[in-house]
Amino acid sequence: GAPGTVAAVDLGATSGRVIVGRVGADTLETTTVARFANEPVRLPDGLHWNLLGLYGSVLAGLREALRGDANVASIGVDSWAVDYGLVARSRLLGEPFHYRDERTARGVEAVHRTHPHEVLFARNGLQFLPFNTLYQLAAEDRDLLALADHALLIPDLIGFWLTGQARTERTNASTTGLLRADTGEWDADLIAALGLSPRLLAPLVSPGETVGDLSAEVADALGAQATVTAVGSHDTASAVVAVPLASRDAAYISCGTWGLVGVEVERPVLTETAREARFTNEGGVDGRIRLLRNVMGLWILSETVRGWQREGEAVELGDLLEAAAAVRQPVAVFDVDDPRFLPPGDMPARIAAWCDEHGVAAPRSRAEIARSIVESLAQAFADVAHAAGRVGGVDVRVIHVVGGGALNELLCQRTADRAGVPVLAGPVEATALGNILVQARAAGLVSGSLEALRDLVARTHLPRRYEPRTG
Ligand code: LRH
Repeated sequence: GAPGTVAAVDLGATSGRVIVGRVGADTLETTTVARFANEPVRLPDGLHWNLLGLYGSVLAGLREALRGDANVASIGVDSWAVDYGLVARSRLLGEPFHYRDERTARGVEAVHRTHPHEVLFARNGLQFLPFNTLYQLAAEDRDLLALADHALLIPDLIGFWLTGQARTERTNASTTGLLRADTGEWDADLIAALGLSPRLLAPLVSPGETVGDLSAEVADALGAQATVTAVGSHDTASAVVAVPLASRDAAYISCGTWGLVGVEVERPVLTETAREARFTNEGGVDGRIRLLRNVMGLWILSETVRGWQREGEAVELGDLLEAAAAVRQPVAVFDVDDPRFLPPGDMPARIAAWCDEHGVAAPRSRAEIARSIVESLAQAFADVAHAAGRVGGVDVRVIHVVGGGALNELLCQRTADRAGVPVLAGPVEATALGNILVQARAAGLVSGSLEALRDLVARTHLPRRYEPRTG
């Protein structure tokens, strides 16, 4: 049939977007109709989402999308994992916390007192990350939890406001720590053992299923009716849908704020080796498993640049990377996954402290600092891509880089060099494309398996190839 259109809402680390996708058997095109800020706000009690303002921007963007094309039949929402809002009826009980808020340390302690990581991993298959939803809930205000009907992950919360239907989309649910890796269902025993009410966790829905039609009020405000479709609402799950994997012998890196480095497998890998190598088994679209590790990602670089800009210095990322590429002397390769790099703050000072503690010379000039960050990321990406292959039984002969990091030539080249295999970079917009493709398939605009969807991506978005160099 003729191509049709769907709308993707993608809420990323610094901005949110509404993107209209036009999809058909040989067509995959996107138009960004709205872009708006998505900056966390520090309140006296910690770091929060600015969710009401954001929802207003989402509505305005959707109005734009629906006005521009009367045939937008479906809307899908994705964002980063783990964060949630507590709702009582439709009312939000306080602005949701941002996962980089340091309160989660309390939750980790409380949960691990009774459920150490080995015990949790056997059930939920997740890498230990201090911000996983179960730790956030353990640090939550008990009175608010008692009042709440549900704890809804952010995309689900937006879907709830749009439709009145409270659902939890499965790929994002898999990042809460409260879903069983083996069955893909809520872990009722763990939920009870942690003193949480099962009511908090709304019924599960899979990507491609309908969440609901826009409520009459919302449809009225937007000037059109549409259906909200569940997508891989975990942004990384959507990004992995749109990795143009040409063969099974490949790893992927979804590289934005985080570098999510892994392979796709059919079943969760719950071995001791996987746990010790800090791998996670997150739920993918069509029941696939994303066996990956969270690597700190471009966050360290962008937070470094933001720090310099806060000090009033004129720094532009493109110029900085050019200067970094021109650095000739070797620079320090530090452990990007050291937890000290997780919260916002002075990254160059933390890098210098890490280098001091490890007896290596800290990078000094801005160009050296940027180069050191890129080299350190590239080394982690290369190591983890090969480790993922070993743990997941995949012979990694090529590494796909998708997301904003695909634009970073130095990072792609150095990842290829350090991994000793080619890097295929792109698409940059993988998350939005994955969101769009799952909706398009549900709407009957395209059909087939994930492989067919990926083939459409490969035909319409040619990746850029970086050959590994030696020496
Ligand atoms: C990437 C991401 C990642 C999560 C983190 C919280 O945006 O969703 O997959 O671990 O944010």
